[in-house]
This record gives sequence, C-alpha cells and structure tokens, in this order.
Amino acid sequence: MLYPVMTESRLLMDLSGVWDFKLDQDGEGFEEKWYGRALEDAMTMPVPSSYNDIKEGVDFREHYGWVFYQTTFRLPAKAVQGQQVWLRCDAVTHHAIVFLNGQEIAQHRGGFLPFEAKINDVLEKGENLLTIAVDNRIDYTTLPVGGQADMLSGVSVSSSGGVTAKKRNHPNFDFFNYAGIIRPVKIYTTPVDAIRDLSVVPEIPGIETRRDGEPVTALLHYEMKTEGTGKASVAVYDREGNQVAFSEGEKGTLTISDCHLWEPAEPIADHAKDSGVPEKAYLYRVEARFGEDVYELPYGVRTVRVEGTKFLINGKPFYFKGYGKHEDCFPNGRGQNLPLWVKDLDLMRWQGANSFRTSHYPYSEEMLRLCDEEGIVVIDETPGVGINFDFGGGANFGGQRYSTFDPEHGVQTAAHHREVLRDEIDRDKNHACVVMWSIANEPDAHSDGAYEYFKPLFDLARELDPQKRPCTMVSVQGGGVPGPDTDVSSKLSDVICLNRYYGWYAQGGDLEAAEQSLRAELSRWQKLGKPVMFTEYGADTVMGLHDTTPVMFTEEYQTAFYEMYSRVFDSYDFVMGEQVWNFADFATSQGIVRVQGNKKGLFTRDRRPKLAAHWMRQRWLSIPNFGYKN
Ligand code: BDP
Repeated sequence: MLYPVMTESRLLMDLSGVWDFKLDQDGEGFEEKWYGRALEDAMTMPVPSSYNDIKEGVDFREHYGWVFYQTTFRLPAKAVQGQQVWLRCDAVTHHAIVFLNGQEIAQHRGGFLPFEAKINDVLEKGENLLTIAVDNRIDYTTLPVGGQADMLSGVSVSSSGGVTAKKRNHPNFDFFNYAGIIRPVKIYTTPVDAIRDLSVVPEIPGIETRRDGEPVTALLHYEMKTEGTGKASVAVYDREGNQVAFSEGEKGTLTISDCHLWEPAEPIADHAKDSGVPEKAYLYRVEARFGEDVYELPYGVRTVRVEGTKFLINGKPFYFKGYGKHEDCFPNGRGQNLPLWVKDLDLMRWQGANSFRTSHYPYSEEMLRLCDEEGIVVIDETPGVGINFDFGGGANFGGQRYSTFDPEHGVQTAAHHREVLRDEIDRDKNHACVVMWSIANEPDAHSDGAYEYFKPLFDLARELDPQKRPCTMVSVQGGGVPGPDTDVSSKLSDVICLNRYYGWYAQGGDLEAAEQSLRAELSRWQKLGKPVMFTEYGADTVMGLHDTTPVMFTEEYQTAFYEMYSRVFDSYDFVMGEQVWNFADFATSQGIVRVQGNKKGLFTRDRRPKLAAHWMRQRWLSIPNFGYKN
C-alpha cells in the first residue's frame, strides 16, 4: 500500500487532532449504535496516541475491550469533485471498525499496519461523522499473542483460586499493551484513473567488485499497478532536481549512470556543524505518472545480499551496530512522536550506531522514511511475538503444558501471520533502509510443528519481496542446549539472529560463567557457516544505582556485561552485528521482575544516557560500518 503523499494530482488531509473518546466499559457501544450520532458524555483524546496513559486511572491503563473515538470533518467540495476519496488509518491497535456517517466502511485486524477505504459513496456534502471503534483484546489468534495470565507477574490464575476482579489482557510479551489510534488518520484523493502501487527494485551490475569511489551504473526495475486508463511513465530526479532517468510504460527499467548509492550514515562528529542530511544516505526522487495522476517516492539505490558469513550492502561486508527498540514514550504510549523519533536517530548517530530492529512490530512509516533519509539500517519485524508457550508460562499458565503448535490448543495465528507479513512487505518494500525481514521474535523454534509453521512464512516473504531481502527469525534462549541442532531458525534464517541473556536470566551476576556459555554456544553456531548477529543482549539497570563491585542492576554491571559480550563478539569473524537490548527503558505490564517497566535501556525512557551508553559510544565510534571483520 502506497504511503499517501500530496502531489500535483493528489490532495492529502490529516485528521490528527483532539477527538471525542469514550471507553465502552459495559460493552454496549455497538448495541446502542454509538457510531450513529455524537458520542454522549465524551471526553477529549489526542489522535494519534495510545489512550492508556493520557487519562488518569486504572480504567484507562488496564481497559479491556472496545473504546470509541469520534470526530467530524467537512471536505472542500471543489477539491474532491470527480476524484476518488480515500480514508486511510496508518495504524489502529489492535482491531478497528470504522464508521462514516453511521455506516461501516472498514474493519481491520492487527495494530501496526495501515488500511484504507474508498469513501465517495458515504461522504456527505456538509459535516461528516467519523467513528472508529477500537478493541485492544489479545489472545491465541492475535499478533502479538495474548495468554491466560501475566507472563511477568508470576501469579497464575489457578494459584489465586481463579479469582480475578475484572477481565484483563495477559500479554505473552514483554511490553505494555498500549492501544488506540496510534498513527494518523488521513484522507487523500486521487484522480479516477490512478496509480495504486509502485515497486522499484535496484540492480547494480559489478557492485561486488567495485572499489569505493568508482562510478556505478544502476538499473531500477519498476512496476506500477494502476486502475483505469492512461499513459504511464516514470522519471528519476537527483537531489538537485535534475532528471537522471526516464522510462515509459507501467513496467520497465530505468538506467542511472554515475549513480549515487544509498549507504548507512557515518556517526556525527560535530553536531553543530552537521547538516542533518548525511551525504551518504543519498535519496533520489522517483516520480510516477499515469494519465493525470502523479505519485512520488524518495528512493535510495543500494543492494543487499548474504554471502557466506557476510552481510553485504552494496557488495561490502556491513557490521550492524545498534539496538532493539520500542515505539514507547510517556504519555503517548506507542503513539506517533516525531520529535522523539528524530531525537532517537540523532542519539544513534551520536553513539556511533548504524541500525536497529523494529522490535516487536512494524514501526511507523514516518520512522522508516526518516531512516531512509538519515541513513539508519533497519531490520523490519512483524508483530509475530509471543508465539511461545514455554515463555514464563504466560500463555500456558494453568499448568496445562500444551505445546505452542498443538493443533487444537496451541496458537491459532498462522493465517493472520501470513496476512501481516504480506501487508508489511507490501508497505515497506521500497525502503532502502530496510535490509532484512524478521518474521518473528523469540517464537518457540524447538517444538514439533515449528518448522511447519514457519517454513511457509519464509517462502511467502521470499516470494513477495520484490527486492528478495534476507529473512530471519529471532532466536530465543531456550529449548535445552541452545544451538543449531534444536532451533529451526538454523534451517530457515539467512542470518542467525540471537537474543541471549547469559549473565542475566541465566548465570545472573556471574559474567565469567556467562562468557564461557556464550563462547560454547557460538562455537556450536559456527559450524553452520551462516552469518550470526546478536539482536538482544542486556541487563536491567536502574539509573543511579552504583557499586564498586559490579552487581546486578547497577550501571557498572551493565557496562561490565557489555564489555564481556563485546570481547566475545570480537573474537569470532562470523559475528557480523550487535544490537543491544534495549535502546531505552520502556513500559511493560506489571510484575515482580519489572520495576515500573523494563530497565535494559542504554538510555532512560526520557533519553538520558546510562554509564554503559558512554562506554558503547567509545566502542561503536571505533567500529566502521564496513569491513570491520573483512
Ligand atoms: C526477550 C524479548 C524482549 C524482552 C527481553 C527482556 O525478546 O521483548 O523485553 O527479552 O526480558 O525475551 O528484557
């Protein structure tokens, strides 16, 4: 699905603002048709934002079920006359039903990807009443997965005698289940004959043997999907606005000679002198035309490929330095926060990082566009998290010991997983920053049924992605002796991505033993001959806790933990990346192992650096983006 932009043929209106809002605590909103008239006794609520922390009280934070959002708008008649008019929701978490003037126009499952509906037939000339009902319930059929009791609380429903005051969500994942209209709602127009999709695939002959600085010719293979009739063409413009390539037809190849490649940015040496737009993250403007319709795309030209134990960007071995992250802040929750995201990328470049993973769901399109522009490399993850019944018992807390993929009692997410993967690739396929798909985070990769569940998803990703990026699934520490023999990612992933907590959840406080286990495991993976990177490793650290002996939770321990892991990574050539857990502290459900959230950030939730952030900065500034391990 194309990101909506304003062009000479398309209008774009953003309905962000303060909307009316009501919790449907007694489950009567649909029966009473709240969507058919102005919401009674409504309160104010910003859009976009999660609603949970905006208003005070447990009823908001722990709400279970539906809420209703409502706003009104009028469209300028002349501007929409003779045009297709679309309403687009960038993300509504997790399940949405959209009504316009009392009529249902869209339903959508999944909280992190866009959906849209053509609204011409329902639009009124004067005021239009838009209502979005949002459900935050998660269970065995949703992604992320909800379980039967809190994964983190350590208190099962059965051991409390089955007593629960109110129905609640029980996330089988370690981040707060923020909900609401978390990204903008937009209206856009297109002419009747219109471009519906555009995909652009780079090919750079000779890239693998090219020396830095040598001129390159790039071929861009493009394909448009259109509706109606019209003449199609695509042009490419450089940063100065010069046309550098042109081709006619809905499908074709554009040739850019002396092409500027898109490359990950260098760290910012001097923030005051930095222009903000890294020279290396070069973006062209691709302009597609079909009849009267015009669509444009910022586009970076680069190649990505795995060869042996190397991850090649533009034919050169890239070393990932960065983080697992979250879209998380106070009080927006997972709601769009442009100032924070720009700040985050600046902090990354301050720290010498070059990448992050969109743990554990697709991030906002605004963020990916920023990463294209700022030269930050992204591993793009689906919301496939919590597909693991071994995990803290959260999904399996009654003591049943069902297997994750048990056909009757296990997860029922396979069809939805295909749906989100399809939509995510469709949305993000053109981003230069996206270099790999992560199909799931820490699924149960050891049980019977894991291969059968994941193989079709890998096949689907490889089939759908026009750029054929590498695919991975992020491996959990578990399943007996961790390593390639028990973990199906060894068969499926192009890059082995490990989340490891030796020195924290295992061998907590004993970094010497942790180092031995880490080395032992790495030598097991080495035999596979695939690239290995760490997508999580970290220690909870409460800012301000210090000790002369590095003990758990202190800033000294976090630093010692990262020193140990870094030493180990440096001694294995096939380890081609390190992404710490986490960029910043973040909110989680309540539980006995979380002190107001997960504290494994290098930065606090309000982005102040812990001791280890400075240590990591020294390390990463000395590691080049390319050729670190040759
Ligand atoms: C891993 C998960 C991540 C958690 C992290 C932790 O992938 O979501 O937040 O561990 O426990 O299991 O900090």
